[in-house]
Amino acid sequence: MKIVIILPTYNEKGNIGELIPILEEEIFPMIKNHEMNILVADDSSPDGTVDEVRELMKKYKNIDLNIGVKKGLGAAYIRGITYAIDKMKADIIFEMDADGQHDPKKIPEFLKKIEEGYDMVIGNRYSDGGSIPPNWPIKRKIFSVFGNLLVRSILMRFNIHDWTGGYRALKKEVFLKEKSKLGPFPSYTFQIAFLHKAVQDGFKIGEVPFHFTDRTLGKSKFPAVEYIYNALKYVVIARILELKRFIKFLVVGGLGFVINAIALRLLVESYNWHPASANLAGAVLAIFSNYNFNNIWTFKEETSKGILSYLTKLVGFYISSSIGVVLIQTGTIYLGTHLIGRTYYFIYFLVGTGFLLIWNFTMYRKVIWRKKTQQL
Ligand SMILES: Nc1nc2c(ncn2[C@@H]2O[C@H](COP(=O)(O)OP(=O)(O)O)[C@@H](O)[C@H]2O)c(=O)[nH]1
Ligand SMILES: [Mg+2]
Repeated sequence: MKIVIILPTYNEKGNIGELIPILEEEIFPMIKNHEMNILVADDSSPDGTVDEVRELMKKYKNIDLNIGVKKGLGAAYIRGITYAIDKMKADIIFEMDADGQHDPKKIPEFLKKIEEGYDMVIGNRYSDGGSIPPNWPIKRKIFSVFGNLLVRSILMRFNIHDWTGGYRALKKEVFLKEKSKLGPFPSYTFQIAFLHKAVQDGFKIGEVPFHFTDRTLGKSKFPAVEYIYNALKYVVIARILELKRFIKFLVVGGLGFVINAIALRLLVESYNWHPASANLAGAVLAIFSNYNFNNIWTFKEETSKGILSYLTKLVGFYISSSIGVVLIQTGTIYLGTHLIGRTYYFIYFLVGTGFLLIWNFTMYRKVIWRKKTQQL
C-alpha cells in the first residue's frame, strides 16, 4: 500500500532536517511491504523550513511539499491529507509532529495495526507503557493527564486513552468520510473532533503506546488558552448532541407519565376504581401519547411513511408496551395493594414506573425504532 507520512511544519528548521533522514535511512528500509512517502505540509514558515525541505528533496525522491497559508494545525492537516490522497494517491496517512516528539521507530507498529484491520490507529501516551516527558514541570503533566481524562469522561468513551495526541495513522476512507465535518476545527481541536467523528461512525480504532519526548529545538506552537476553550466547547456540545435523543425520549416519557398519573388518580379518587385497573386505563392513553410523540419527534429519522406502517408499528408498540405495563408497572401496583394496602397506591405506581422506564427504552431501541442500518 502507499503510505504518506504527513509532517506539518511551522518554523521547524533544524527539526525537519533531523527527522527526515532518520525516517529515510533508519525506518523506511525496515518496512518492506509498503511504499513509504513523506509530505511536508508547511504554512509558509518564515524561518527557512521550506529551503531545508527542498535540499532534502534533492536527495530523497519520495518527499513532496505542500505550502499554504497559516490557519492552524487542523487546517494544515486537512489540506495536507487532501493533497496526499488526491495528488499522491495515498492509501494510508500518518499524522506526525516534525519536531521529533513522536518516536519514528513506532511507525511499523502503527502499520501492523492497520494490517490487522484497524481503520485509525492512535499513539497512546497515557497507558500500556506510553508516557509523557518525565522532565515536564508538574503543572504541565497535570494539564496533560487531566485534560485528556476530562475529554474521555465527557465523551464517555473510556476505551480510547489518548484523545488529544497528534501521532496517528489512518486509512484514507476515514478521512474521506469525515472531511466535510472537520472544517470548523482549524486548530488543535481538530485531533479530538476527527477521532470522535470516526468513533461515532463506527470506524475501528487501535492504539500504539509510545514515549512522548520533549522538544530539543524550536518552540511549541500549542495555543493553550484558546485550546482549553475550544476543546471543552467541542466535547460538551458533542455530548449534548449525542444525548439529544435520550433527552427527547425523557420529555415524551414525562408527558406520558403525567397522563398516566392523572388518569390513575382520577379513576381511583373519583370513581373508586381498583388502582391496578385504573393504571391500565391510564397506561392505554399514555402509550398512545408516547407512540405518537416519539414517532414524530424522538425517533423521527427512523419513522417510516404510510398509514399501514404507522398502524403496524402502533400495534407492535402496544404489544411490547403492554408486557411492561401489565407485568412490571401494574404488577407492582397490584402486589403493593395486596401486600401492603391500598393507601400507598401512588407510591407503588412511582416505583413500577421506574422499572418500566428501563424496560421501555430497551424495547424502543431494539424493536420499534431500531436504526435503519441494523435492519439491513
Ligand atoms: N503547517 C502548520 N504546522 C503547524 C501549525 N501549528 C503547529 N504545527 C506543527 O505541528 C506540529 C505540532 O506542533 P507543536 O508546536 O510541536 O505542538 P505541541 O507538540 O503540542 O507542543 C509541529 O510539527 C508544528 O510545526 C500550523 O499552524 N501550521
Ligand atoms: Mg511538538
